[in-house]
Amino acid sequence: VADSLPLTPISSGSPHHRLTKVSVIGAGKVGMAIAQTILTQNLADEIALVSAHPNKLRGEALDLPHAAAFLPRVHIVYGTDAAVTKNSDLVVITAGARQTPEETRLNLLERNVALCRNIVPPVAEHSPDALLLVVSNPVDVLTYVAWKLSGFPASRVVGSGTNLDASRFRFLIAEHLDVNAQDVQAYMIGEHGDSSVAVWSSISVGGMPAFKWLRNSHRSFDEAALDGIRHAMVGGAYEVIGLKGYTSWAIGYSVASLAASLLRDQHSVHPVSVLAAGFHDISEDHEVFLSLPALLCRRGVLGVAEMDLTEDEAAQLRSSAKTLWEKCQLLDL
Ligand code: 6V0
Repeated sequence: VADSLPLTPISSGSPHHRLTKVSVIGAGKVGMAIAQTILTQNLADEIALVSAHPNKLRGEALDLPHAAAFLPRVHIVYGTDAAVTKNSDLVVITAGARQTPEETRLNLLERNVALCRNIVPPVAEHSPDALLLVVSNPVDVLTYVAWKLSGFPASRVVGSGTNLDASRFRFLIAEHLDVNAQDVQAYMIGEHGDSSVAVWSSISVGGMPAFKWLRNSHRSFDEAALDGIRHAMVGGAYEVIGLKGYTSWAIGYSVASLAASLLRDQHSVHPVSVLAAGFHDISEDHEVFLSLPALLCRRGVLGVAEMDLTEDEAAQLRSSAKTLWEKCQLLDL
């Protein structure tokens, strides 16, 4: 223990201030981007890092506190064992193999389900009241796996889902219209990845339906521009992975925004992977997780907004649900 400053103690009514603890499982590119964004945004009092590579983990855990003079005061603990996550409020799971440039997210399934079997049960045991936020891919299937393996209620298990896809969508629309992406409301729902559904019918800018806004300003979305946006949405992640080998910054901010909504009880709506059985005519028997606009608060998912989808959008969503359901059926959980 370090020397103490010569302070005169002042008696406080309540000596046990409840600290907020976030654990990040997997200290790779994504885990560290999330940890450092949570750190800089002052969302946690303690961050626990868990990873399978002890030297790299120690390096990361030593590097971050060297910036302590420029950051909020946060206690960082680390280890290869889930015991360091004890009493977490939020556990973010990023451990896992990542996509290679030729690989789809669903190809990662077998490798990452095996990892979840090692990670989720001890994490749930050490923090039985935590919220679980799954980021590892394929995120929708792994969120289902984490739900099953943790035994937690579905309201406390979410996947980062299409929160990132929706941010890409909002960015592309914002670039096209030359406005701030924060003023663009646009949703992507369904599977995070190749079959995600862009809800074109719901886009609004500054509270005005986008297509009406364009008409009013005597501009139009030409077909080539729409195709460009569709193309960039589907290929965006693959392009980044092809160029730099992984994605990190955007997922870091995306997950920190979810952590903020959850830990700070923001009651914000995010498209995240939730138990979707019964919504938009997805069968009640299909225990499938996919992204829908969900109201997030300190207790987890408070509810899901049923969007007014076109017939085409609803059909795409059901098709995503079917694909994911079939994948989940192959797993022996
Ligand atoms: P990475 O840089 O290879 O890091 C993976 C980390 O997992 C490493 O630090 C390993 O030590 C750690 N790890 C492996 N096994 C274990 C274990 N049993 N216990 C604890 N830690 C372990 O990969 P990267 O960080 O780039 O990606 C991580 C995952 O995030 C991959 O599955 C990606 O596909 C996924 N992503 C998900 C996104 C989303 O939007 N949901 C976005 C980007 C990446």
